[in-house]
Amino acid sequence: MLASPTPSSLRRSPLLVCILVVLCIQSYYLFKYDPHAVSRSQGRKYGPGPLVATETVIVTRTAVVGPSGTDAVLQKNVASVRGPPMNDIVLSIKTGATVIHSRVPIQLLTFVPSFPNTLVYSDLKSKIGDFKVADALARVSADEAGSSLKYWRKLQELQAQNDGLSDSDGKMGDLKDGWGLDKFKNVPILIETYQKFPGASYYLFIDGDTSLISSNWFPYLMELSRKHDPMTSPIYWGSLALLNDVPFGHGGSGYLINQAALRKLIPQDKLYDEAFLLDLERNYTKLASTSCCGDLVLGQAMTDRAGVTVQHKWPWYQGETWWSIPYHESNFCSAIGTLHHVLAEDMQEIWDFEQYMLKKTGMDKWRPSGWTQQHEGGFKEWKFSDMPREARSQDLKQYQNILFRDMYDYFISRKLPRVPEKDDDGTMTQSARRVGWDNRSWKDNEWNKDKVKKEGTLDWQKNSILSERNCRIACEVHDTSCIQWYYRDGICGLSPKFNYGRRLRNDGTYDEWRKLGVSGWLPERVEKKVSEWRSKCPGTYA
Ligand SMILES: *[C@@H]1O[C@H](CO)[C@@H](O)[C@H](O)[C@H]1NC(C)=O
Ligand SMILES: CC(=O)N[C@H]1CO[C@H](CO)[C@@H](O)[C@@H]1O
Repeated sequence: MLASPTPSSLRRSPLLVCILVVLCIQSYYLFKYDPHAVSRSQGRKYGPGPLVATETVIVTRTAVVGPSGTDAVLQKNVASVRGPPMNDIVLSIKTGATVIHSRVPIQLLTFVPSFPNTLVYSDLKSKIGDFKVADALARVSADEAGSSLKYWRKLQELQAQNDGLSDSDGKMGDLKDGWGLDKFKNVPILIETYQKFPGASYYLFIDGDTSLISSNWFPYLMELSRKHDPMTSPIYWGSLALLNDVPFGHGGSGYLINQAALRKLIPQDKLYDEAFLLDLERNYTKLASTSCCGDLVLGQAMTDRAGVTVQHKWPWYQGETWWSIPYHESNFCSAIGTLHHVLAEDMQEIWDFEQYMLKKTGMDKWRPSGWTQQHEGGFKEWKFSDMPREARSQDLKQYQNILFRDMYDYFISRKLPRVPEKDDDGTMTQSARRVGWDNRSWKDNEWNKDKVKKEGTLDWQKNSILSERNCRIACEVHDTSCIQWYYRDGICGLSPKFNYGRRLRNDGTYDEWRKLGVSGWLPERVEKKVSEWRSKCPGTYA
């Protein structure tokens, strides 16, 4: 008990009263017992009487959370929400020893647990937490790969000598050399992934800087399996790229191959036939040594040997991330499967976005028809190749996918500059601007010194490259489909798509930033376009 001061001394000292009140409130919060903690300890009654000293009593105290927003690791309320686990698709992540630590851990912390059968391949055996990381180059024939493997041997030597590759600043070896090894990995990874999980319906191959909207994948694979039996109807889907007339699924966007397609490349009776696999690997290592990229080599193997050519399934397989994607009628209402060029911090944000959406739509609780307690408990695995009859006829339109629309609303709507500015001469413009910012308008329609020389170029097009003001006017006045522009010395980009972009440099002066480029959006036109696109899939994330 606190000794109560006499009324007269209280009157004399209001400060003392204040301190007492604060102390009382604080101690209430500081020492308040968490009721869950009590029930967790087998519902023991904490009656009066001495505690037995040999027993451990776990008491969780919750304090008022300050502005830091702290939460204890592994506390129940920080657990993520997820759709049903997907055992029947093998996720194979390809990365390199010089970038693995900046990329893969965040994948493992976010979407990977939705794919219990995940493999991580680098160019060096290692571990991340309890995950084993395999060396994708272990089975590559050195005589076919040639001098490119020099850097690989160097990595191994460094690891053996130092137990680490980075210097004390965390800097890694030359990325370019690491990239030179990358093209040898895809076919060996495919072979080993198949060997490790020979019975799966699907195999999804991604890079260390690829994100997945994981919850969209279950209904996607259900739908796909209903149309193409994964055991008999070959699928090699991705974002199509073409180089020297070879079509292939772009690696960073991810490519999906099903059991039927893999069987055509590696017949089942050859899956552990090392002579056959060596021959296959040698043939494509040789090709890789004169080629640019491993995803192309794999595309060639699939086309030549398996007779399965990649199908272009953009925008599900996506080569960009939330700020670099051009939003447009062509993708606004589509579901998102993958995202690429995702920085570690963006990956976190994309996960937060997925979490937000799942909590809002309740789709984390969605289960396919025919899903049982055994599936839920992990005692039985869901096979896409052998779905229950009721799953085959289930109406998947009921499922609320996470769309590009949602990503636009979640990330961009609240960040987009909206206030048009005045010109130098004081007249009002239609554009909101950011300096030192690249909104990637140049990707669509860029006017530059060479292009304006072409015959038939109009005056306003010629003028657009002369100044920021002219470029802005080109967008506002002359090009009615233009919703954003980008100007840099001698370059004027005009775009009918929406792109947010990013700051080109964080430090520096206004003039330095201005030289890098200025981006403008026409907020009124943007709103109008977005509501046009939205009319095909009404609703917003909010
Ligand atoms: C490897 O290439 C040789 C020569 O073109 C060919 O005969 C053989 O079938 C190929 N092997 C595999 C497994 O692709
Ligand atoms: C971040 C980014 O994509 N920057 C681009 C900005 O625009 C120029 C061309 O105008 C490109 O070369 C940059 O890559």
